Amino acid sequence: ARMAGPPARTAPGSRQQVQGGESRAQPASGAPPARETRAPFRFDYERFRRSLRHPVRGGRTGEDPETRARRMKIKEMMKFAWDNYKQYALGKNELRPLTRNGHIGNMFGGLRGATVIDALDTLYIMELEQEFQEAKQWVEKSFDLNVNGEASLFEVNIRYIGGLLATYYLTGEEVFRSKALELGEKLLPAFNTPTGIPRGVINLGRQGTAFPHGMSWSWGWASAGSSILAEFGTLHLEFLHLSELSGNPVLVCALSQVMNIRRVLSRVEKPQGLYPNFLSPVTGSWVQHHVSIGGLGDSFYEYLIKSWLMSDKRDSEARKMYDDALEAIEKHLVKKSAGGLTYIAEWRGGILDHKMGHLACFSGGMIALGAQHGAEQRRQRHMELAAEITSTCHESYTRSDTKLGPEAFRFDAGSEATATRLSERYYILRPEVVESYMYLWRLTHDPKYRHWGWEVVQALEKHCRVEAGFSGIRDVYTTTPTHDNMQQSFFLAETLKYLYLLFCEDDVLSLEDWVFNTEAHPLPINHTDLKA
Ligand code: DMJ
Repeated sequence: ARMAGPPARTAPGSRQQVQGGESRAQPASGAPPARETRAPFRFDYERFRRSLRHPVRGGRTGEDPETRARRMKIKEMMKFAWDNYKQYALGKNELRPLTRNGHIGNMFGGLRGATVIDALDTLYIMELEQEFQEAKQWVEKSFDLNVNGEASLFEVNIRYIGGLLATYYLTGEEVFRSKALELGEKLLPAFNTPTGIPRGVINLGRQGTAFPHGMSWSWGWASAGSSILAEFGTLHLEFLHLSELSGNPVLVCALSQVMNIRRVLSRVEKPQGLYPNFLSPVTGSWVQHHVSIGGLGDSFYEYLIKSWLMSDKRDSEARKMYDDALEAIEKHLVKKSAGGLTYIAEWRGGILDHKMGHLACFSGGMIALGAQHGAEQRRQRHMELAAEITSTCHESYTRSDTKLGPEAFRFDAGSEATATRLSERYYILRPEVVESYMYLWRLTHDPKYRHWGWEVVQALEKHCRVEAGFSGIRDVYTTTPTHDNMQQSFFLAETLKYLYLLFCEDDVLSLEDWVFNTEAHPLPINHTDLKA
């Protein structure tokens, strides 16, 4: 075991803070917990590795040659995506494969290398050793955290913090742990709001000196701004691990601020048990009554069930919130089309919008994952629901000319699982449909999920592969689509990883050991207390 973490600080037991809502929320601008000087904190990495039930890259053999060949093909796609990013855009956030240059964008507040960080754990899992070393070297030599600019708290958390944490847990390499902790601290001013519900945008450059960093930005946003459910609800998994790995009271305190979000949500009245997507971080009340399991809502639900799984099923508060939310969704939003397709509608102030976004297609996998526990009748009902939704999302792919799915599809005016608006016909290499195939495969072993996944591989090769990488397309309903010139970082983090895992044995990143964050970065389940 090796020493890691700052000296002479002992973290209060962060794990107990996730069990059954025992913790007390810190006031939004509260002082840090008093420092204790008992024993130096260290995270026992070797012990953590011994606590895993399966080797991280699997140990089983004996698969059929076709499955192996398909997996190798997906590995080749990852190498191709990485090599082109490296050649034309290393250090930028994404590759623009048609113009062969890099894209920076404005989501990450001056941070660079989103594709490097998002790709790390996929390269590692696929045993692309040389490519992993190239990515690691970039992190060691060029990943600069002293940046200035407005960043999305959500995007930085799921991609950068998630990617760094996952790679640390997979490899034990200190550089990933220390970068994750350093970046994590920079996110803390986001919680300085009257309710403690974080704001969505944070300036990474302007850090104050007072704990957690002072109110160092303009409050002009407060009157107009609202926080988004899927953004402030998608912090728990990463902040739990930041706290676990650091022993730093500031990050331990941050975890209790994340826990406080549940308190605020439990107090506010929920229309018919549903969670609207916009909440004021100033008043703690809903700003609009728009409910969606797709964009703006999605990963809030995902993180409830995954928080429970990550706590080794001890975080009963999260489980209950998930169960109650899913019950309301089943009751009010789950519908069947005239043609017999099950879908999850959106809800706007009591009126249903019969539309599913591509983003909402992750819910097949989530519901299947949540169905693995609980009473038999309910399990069965939820597995059926998960399979039906996944099948509907598959329909949205098969009904297009490219065999890739649109950004949103509708069930009205005679349409069934197809986009009816020009603006919703694009596909940007998103993962949610193959994500559900992967979970449903692991949980049922029905071969149709591998079959469907292979259809996606072929469609990606045919329509999205260009000379210098992979690109999104502007219209899935034409066999000669134009490309959007963007290789999204989540294509390497998620789409290719989930496809690869679909053709792996179940012990590769086993669901008994790992929970995937919403960017597909694997974070370990807490089997044992590893603080020494
Ligand atoms: C990813 O960044 C994450 O999966 C997020 O939760 C939703 N959107 C993209 C992929 O579509």
